[in-house]
Order: sequence, then C-alpha cells, then structure tokens
Amino acid sequence: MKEIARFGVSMDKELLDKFDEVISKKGYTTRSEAIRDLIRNLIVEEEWSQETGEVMGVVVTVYDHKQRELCSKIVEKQHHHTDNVICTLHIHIDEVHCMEITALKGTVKEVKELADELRSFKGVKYSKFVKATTGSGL
Ligand code: NI
Repeated sequence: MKEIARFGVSMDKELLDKFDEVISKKGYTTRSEAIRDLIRNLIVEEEWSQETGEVMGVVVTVYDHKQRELCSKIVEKQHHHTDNVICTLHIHIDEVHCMEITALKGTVKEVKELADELRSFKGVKYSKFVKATTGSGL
C-alpha cells in the first residue's frame, strides 16, 4: 500500500468557495478526491508533453460507410500500425452511419500522428480524440 501524505493549502476564500461549488456539481464528495484528480490530469498532460514514454489515446469517428473506399482505407491504415492500434470497436449506427472507437498506444508522436490520420479521411463526419495514459506514472 502506498504511503499517504497530507499537506495544507492556503488560498483566497472566494476561490475556495468557487472550487467547492464546482466539485460539488461534478459529484466529488471531498476536496481530496477532486485535488487528486486534478493532479493526475496534470501528470498525464506532462506525459503528453514528453517525446519519450508511452501513452494511450482514443479516437472516436462517425462516418458514412457508403463513402467510396472509406472503410477499406481506415482498415488498411489500422493494419499498417498493428503495434499502435490496440483494438477497435465498430458500431453500425443506422443504414448509412458507422461509429468506430479506436484505442491507440505508443509514443506521443505515434499516437498523435495515427489519430490525425484516422480523423482526416474524407467522409469522416465527426471525430474526437481523447488523450489517455497507461496509468503507470500515476
Ligand atoms: Ni458499420
């Protein structure tokens, strides 16, 4: 079990009141939980600013599968990066639209480049990229 450390924080009362209001809306029951999450997010942001090390990322795309050769282009791209494409989840939304969720792992450069390539195919109607972490640095 990890050692627990305690520390005091001084701040403007107004700022603390606002913080309490925001974390309460987000469902945190204690300041400690909220502060731990903020610190973890900061550490993950730092991981993403490094050239070395391994990160995770998720790409969500929604596209028209009737768009000429789009499906095969996406699949081909994924097959060319089997070290970085951890898994894909394909959802047939309706007669026309598909959603694809792709989990990526690699260096920041590898994950960013692959995510950008998957998102930029002609016919992709929506895409979102989420930075994530392997969790080992937290
Ligand atoms: Ni589909």
